[in-house]
Amino acid sequence: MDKRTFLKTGLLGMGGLFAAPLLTKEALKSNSVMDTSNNQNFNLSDLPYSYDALEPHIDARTMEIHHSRHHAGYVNNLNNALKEAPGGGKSLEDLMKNVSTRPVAIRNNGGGHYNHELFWQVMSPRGGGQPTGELLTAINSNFGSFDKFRELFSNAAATRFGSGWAWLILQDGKLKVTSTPNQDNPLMDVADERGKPILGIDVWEHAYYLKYQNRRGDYISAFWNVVNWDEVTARLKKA
Ligand code: MN3
Repeated sequence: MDKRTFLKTGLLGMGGLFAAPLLTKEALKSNSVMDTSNNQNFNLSDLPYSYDALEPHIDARTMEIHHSRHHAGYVNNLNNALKEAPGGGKSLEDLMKNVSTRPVAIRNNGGGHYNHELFWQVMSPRGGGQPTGELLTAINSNFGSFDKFRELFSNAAATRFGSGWAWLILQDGKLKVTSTPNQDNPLMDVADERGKPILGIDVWEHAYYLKYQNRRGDYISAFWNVVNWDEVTARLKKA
């Protein structure tokens, strides 16, 4: 079976659960080639590791579909939405700040792009364990202990009803755990809790269903084995 046939039959076999637009990286690249001064284009970055790098915690098939189909779809849809309602060259973060004034497609797909870019980077095959240094000090002073923080974050991820994200954010100099529905994030003016995200977990079913089915809790437990604390620390310092 060639790759194309495999992908086609593979997707058909998933019963519509993973209904992402059928986009290839090549299609996205040709899209960005058509960039003009009036059109702002965002691009899908390569993962900082291979699709199978997070095995056995997150399986290669999930990673490939999640990145090359779901995330790619958000990027493409964001670029299409910006053709209709130009973002004035603003960065993705700046677009989030007054997203309530923009078309809902920019909220959903701009959020989808930002959230996944963060998600890939805060994971690593060399991740897991506990944070150290400045981040551990901040976690201890804001939550009491790393274990207490992990419990709060896991609970936020487990109890987010339907699709969404759980976050560790910096809000007015303090760390806080929160969650958002759909592809919203704490940068958005529509978020209940606003702040700068430094860690996030995707709890959409597409992030775990192939391996964990309905066991979201098992996926959340596994996530802790791949958290890239160096990246989270760098984001704290920049926040
Ligand atoms: Mn996702």
